[in-house]
Amino acid sequence: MFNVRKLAWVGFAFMLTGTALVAVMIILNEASVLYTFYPPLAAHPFFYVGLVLLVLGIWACCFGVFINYSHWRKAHRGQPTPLLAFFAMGVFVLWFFASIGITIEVLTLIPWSMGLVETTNVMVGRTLFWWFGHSLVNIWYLVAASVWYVVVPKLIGGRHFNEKLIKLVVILLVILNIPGGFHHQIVDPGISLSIKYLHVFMSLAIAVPSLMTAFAMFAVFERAGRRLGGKGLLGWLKKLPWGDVRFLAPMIAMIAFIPGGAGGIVNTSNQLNQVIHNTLWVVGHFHVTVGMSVVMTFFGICYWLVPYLAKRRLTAKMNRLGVIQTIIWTVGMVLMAGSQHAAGLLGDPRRTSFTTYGDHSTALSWIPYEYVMGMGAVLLLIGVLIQVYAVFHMMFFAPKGETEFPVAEAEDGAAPAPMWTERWGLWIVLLLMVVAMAYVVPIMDFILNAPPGSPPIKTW
Ligand code: HEM
Ligand SMILES: [Cu+2]
Repeated sequence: MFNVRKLAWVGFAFMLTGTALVAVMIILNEASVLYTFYPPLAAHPFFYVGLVLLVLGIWACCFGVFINYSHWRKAHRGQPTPLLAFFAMGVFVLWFFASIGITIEVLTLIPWSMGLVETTNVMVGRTLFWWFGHSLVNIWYLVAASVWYVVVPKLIGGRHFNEKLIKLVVILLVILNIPGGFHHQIVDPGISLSIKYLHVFMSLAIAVPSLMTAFAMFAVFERAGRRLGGKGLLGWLKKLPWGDVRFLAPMIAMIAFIPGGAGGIVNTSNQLNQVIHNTLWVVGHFHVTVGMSVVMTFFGICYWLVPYLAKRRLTAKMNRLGVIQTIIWTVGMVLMAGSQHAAGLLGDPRRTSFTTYGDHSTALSWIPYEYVMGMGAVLLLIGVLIQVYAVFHMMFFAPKGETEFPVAEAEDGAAPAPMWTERWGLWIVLLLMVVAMAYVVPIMDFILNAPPGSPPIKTW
């Protein structure tokens, strides 16, 4: 039998080397292209080589998961896949198809950054970048959602929501995701209005599985709270274990997805995007979504996963520190992301160093918000330091003991998900059809009616 564990280690080695190479190029100031590393901004060729290694590592892990899944299916015919494994399939299918866009982009940028070709097609580069970049944020989101659906119910003494709905949410997120990339290009030139309209529509479709998640999770909370004796309209809320960091952190993360998702709908609406694009609003949006919804969930995971891996246990003292850390992080994010949203609405540009534009009154109106942003950032730094301390402590110094890997069970008598949900071949065909619908026409248009290409540009 093929050794999947070895393949995963190979993947890990590739990703580690790739990340190190990318980090070194950034630290040497040879890659001043930021997270959105599309052309015409250019980095050192080794930056792109590091990214290629990273993608190879991701592919090794993808194939490991696919092989494991098919072995499991063969050995358990007629049985639905366990929920966490189903989420893993969704995440890695999305990883694989998302990374195709970035691979093509990076391979074309290597000769360009080496000076072997003079120019590159900027629109194709940006489009391939967002094909990947947008899917990436949803890969993080899907991982966080797997914990919301499968782990959090167990932590509160409840059961997970209907398995069919959960699997349907995963399938929809995988199929509908990649075209969302275009909502980052709403103000880009060279894309016809009808294509942009199609994309606004496709991108709003992703809100459907997100709303299904909100409904399902609140139903799980209410059921668990009522089972614990919560009465009246909202009495069940009080019964939830608010003092348990393993619950508190992902719960605040979920609540943050309400403004995060609402902000996303603003961003993805054509007219509203004209107001907020390239302002600090977008930076605020991704701090609420990534910094709160995703990262806080990952923080919460640490408080049971690290002791589980290290064969130790979470002490009451460490739990208390975790709660304090969660509160510091929440206040920091609310201050920082809140003021970024407000300053962005007043026109404060992102990716720009401080200036008052000759003491222009508009620019001066941003300054109070920038102070609050700084205060939030200080709290976030403290939060991160506590988190690093907590992980080290739980890994090496916490008392020895057993920690459970919490996985919720279905409600008594609940029907398992129907077997059609396992038809990954079909979901992939649908994914490819949606990608083709979204990308074939605009990319052909960018290539056939290509504007003059751009040479590599370094801003600093
Ligand atoms: C309801 C779902 C969401 C929608 C409709 C949405 C929509 C958008 C749009 C349209 C933009 C581009 C704004 C612009 O530059 O003009 C954007 C930016 C961004 N979003 Fe979201 N978003 C959603 C959720 C999320 C989530 C869950 C994450 C992360 C986990 C996320 C991470 C980001 C990031 C990192 C950026 C900034 C990318 C950059 O540097 O330009 N978003 N979002
Ligand atoms: Cu996006």
